[in-house]
Amino acid sequence: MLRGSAAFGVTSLLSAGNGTAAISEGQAVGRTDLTLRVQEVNGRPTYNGLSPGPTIVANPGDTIDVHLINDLPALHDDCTDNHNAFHGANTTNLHTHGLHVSPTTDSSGRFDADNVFVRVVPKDQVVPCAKGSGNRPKTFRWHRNKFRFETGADHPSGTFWYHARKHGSTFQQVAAGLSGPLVIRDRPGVMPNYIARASERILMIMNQGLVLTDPAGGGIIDPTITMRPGEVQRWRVINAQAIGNSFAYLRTSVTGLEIYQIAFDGLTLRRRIRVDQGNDDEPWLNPAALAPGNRTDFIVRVPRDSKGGSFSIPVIREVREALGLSGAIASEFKIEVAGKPVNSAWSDDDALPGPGLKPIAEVSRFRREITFSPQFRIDGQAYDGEVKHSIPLGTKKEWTVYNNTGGVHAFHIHVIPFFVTHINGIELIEDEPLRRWQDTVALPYSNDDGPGSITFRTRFETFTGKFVIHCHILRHEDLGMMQTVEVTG
Ligand SMILES: [Cu+2]
Repeated sequence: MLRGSAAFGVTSLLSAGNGTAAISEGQAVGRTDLTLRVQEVNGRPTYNGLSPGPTIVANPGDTIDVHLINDLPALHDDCTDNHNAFHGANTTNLHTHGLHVSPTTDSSGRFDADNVFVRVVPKDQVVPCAKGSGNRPKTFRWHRNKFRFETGADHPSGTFWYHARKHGSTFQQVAAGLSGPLVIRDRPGVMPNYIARASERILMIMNQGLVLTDPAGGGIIDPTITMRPGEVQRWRVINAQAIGNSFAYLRTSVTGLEIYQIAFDGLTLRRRIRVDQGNDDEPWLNPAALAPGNRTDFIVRVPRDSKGGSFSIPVIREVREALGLSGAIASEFKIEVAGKPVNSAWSDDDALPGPGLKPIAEVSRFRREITFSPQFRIDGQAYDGEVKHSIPLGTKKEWTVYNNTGGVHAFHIHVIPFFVTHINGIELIEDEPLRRWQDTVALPYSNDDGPGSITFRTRFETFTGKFVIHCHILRHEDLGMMQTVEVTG
C-alpha cells in the first residue's frame, strides 16, 4: 500500500524492490563504497534522488567509503553572527550515528572520518567567513568530499544509521529525509540460528511516516508486511525523526504475533526481552520506546497454527500522551498473515550473545555532571565551539546528565556508546532491561522532586580528537544544546 503527497513525496521517490534486505550473515550484498549525491527533488533534499538513502552494509573491520556530492543550489548563507540559529541551509555533511570510528580523519590522515565539524557547501557557494574569521575555514569542503569510516575488527554488529549533521541545518535536513540505514553484519556463527536465518526488514520512523526501506534507497510509507504462518522475521527499527517530542513506541497490541527485542542502538542484548504490550510508561521507563536517534531490533514470529489475518500495529510517534498532551501522532504498521505455513527455525532459549563490549567496573573517582538547562543550553551556556570536556585517552568515566527543564531531551554522544546504570538517581538492578549499552538516551524531565537524570559509564579509548555531545531532538541541537569533547593522547 502506497501513500503519497506532494508534501511528503517519498512515494514519488520510490525505487523498485520489495523491501527485503538480504543482510543476514554471509550474504554478500553489502555496499562499502558508494556515492551519495545530495539532490533536490520536489523541493526537498534527497540522497541520489531517494529518501531515505541506500542501506550501507559492512562487516566488522570493513572500511566504508562515501563520496558525498552536494548538488544543492548555492545560498551563500554559512556566515552568521549567531551560529546557534538556523544557517547554511544547503550546506551538509555526513555522520555515521553509533559507529565507533575516528571523529577526525581516517588512519592515513587523507580523508575525513566521522568529523562533525566538516561542512560540504554547494558548488559555487561563497563563504566569506572562511577567511580568518575564527570560523574554522579548514572545515569547509566545496561541492564534494570523500569520507572514510574505518571500523575495527572488534566493532559491534548491529543496526546503525547515517544522516546529515551540519550544525545549523541538521534539523531541516534530517526532517526532510537526509538519512539512511547502516548495518554492520553479524559475525558468522555468533547469533542463534533462528535469528541468523530470519529474513530482515529495515523500518525507519521518519517525519514522513513509518518507512519500509528499500536496500537501494527509498521505501514504502506505512507499509503492509506479509508473513506466513510459522515465519520468523527480524525487524530493524530506526527512529530517524527530527521533530519535537518524537519518541516512538511500537504499540504491539497484536495477538497472534510473538515480538521480542534483541538489540538496542545496534548492540545485541544478553537475552531477548518479550515486548510488554501493556507498557504505557514514559519513554525512559519503556525498554522498547525509541528516543530520536535510537534503534531497536525485534525478532517476530507468527505461530505455525495461525489462521492468518490482518493485524495493525499502531506506532505512536510522539510522547505527547506522557506529557499530558492529547492528539498523539501515529502511524499504522500492517501485518498480513497469509499463505502456506513454513517451518522457520525457532528457539525457546532467551539467551543472546550480548554486545561484545567489556563491562566497566565502578568508576567513582571519575564522576562528572552536566545539566541540560532551559533555552536549549547545557550548563547554562549555548554551544560556543570551546572544549568543555578534555579527557585523556583510555579514561573511564561515570557521568550524570541532569535535565533541569520541563521538557524531554535526548542525550547523544558521538562515536562511543555508554552503559546506563541509573535513572533519576535510582540504580537499575542487574537484570533490569533498561540497564544496557546505548548511544542516545531519553532524559526524564524535571518535576516537583527536582531535575530528571540519567547516569552512565563509558570509556574514552581508541580515538583522540574533538567530537560532540548534544540533544538528539535536532532542533534543540541547532539552537545550541551541544558541547565539544576532546579526547587527548
Ligand atoms: Cu533537547
